[in-house]
Amino acid sequence: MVAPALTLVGRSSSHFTRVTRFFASELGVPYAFEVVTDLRALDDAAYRGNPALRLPSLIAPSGTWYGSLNICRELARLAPRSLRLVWPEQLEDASASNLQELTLQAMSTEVELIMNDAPESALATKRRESLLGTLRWLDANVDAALGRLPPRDLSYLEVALYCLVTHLDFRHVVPTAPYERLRTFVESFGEREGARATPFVFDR
Ligand SMILES: N[C@@H](CCC(=O)N[C@@H](CS)C(=O)NCC(=O)O)C(=O)O
Repeated sequence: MVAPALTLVGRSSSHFTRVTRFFASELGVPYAFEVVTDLRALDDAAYRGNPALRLPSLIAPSGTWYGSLNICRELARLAPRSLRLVWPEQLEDASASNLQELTLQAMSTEVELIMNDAPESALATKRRESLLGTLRWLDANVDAALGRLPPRDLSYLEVALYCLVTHLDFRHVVPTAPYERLRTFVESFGEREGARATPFVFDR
């Protein structure tokens, strides 16, 4: 099956965008890439209609899909390669489910910290504590939780976790060196085709 024309709308420096590009790479789905130039734009047209003023979006023959999970699912439906994929709803034990929840929450908290105009505010202080506490939890639980995942070629959880930790380094949000088990995971997962094909860079 030849993939139809797809346009991914995002930024090469965005961790949520990278999740989708990682999936596209491993699933063998080609796409055009459209850069959102101004993350502070207030017009939803800048985000291809996403009223939440967020990226990424995928423009596909089936419609426009907002958000990384929706996009990854649509890429999987269109993919020429059939991979064993693990989605969030397939996680049945508390440790893997919490790893999923806390990874996505940390990604959103990181976005808030980067976008925040008042880094010394009480809210920003709380968000940094939230991120640090979450990273400690992720580091303490990553090995056991990933060990509970079903047999797979790729999981949304692992791709998101990889994009979170590498993005913390890329944007220098907090040091990740103290989190040894997360570092070990990232080094090993970084060998994958999807990781190598999608390095973070700032779009011009
Ligand atoms: N739930 C969305 C979150 C997307 C998101 O927060 N994207 C960031 C860029 S990585 C964004 O659009 N930030 C702009 C803002 O926060 O105003 C997803 O999974 O894609």
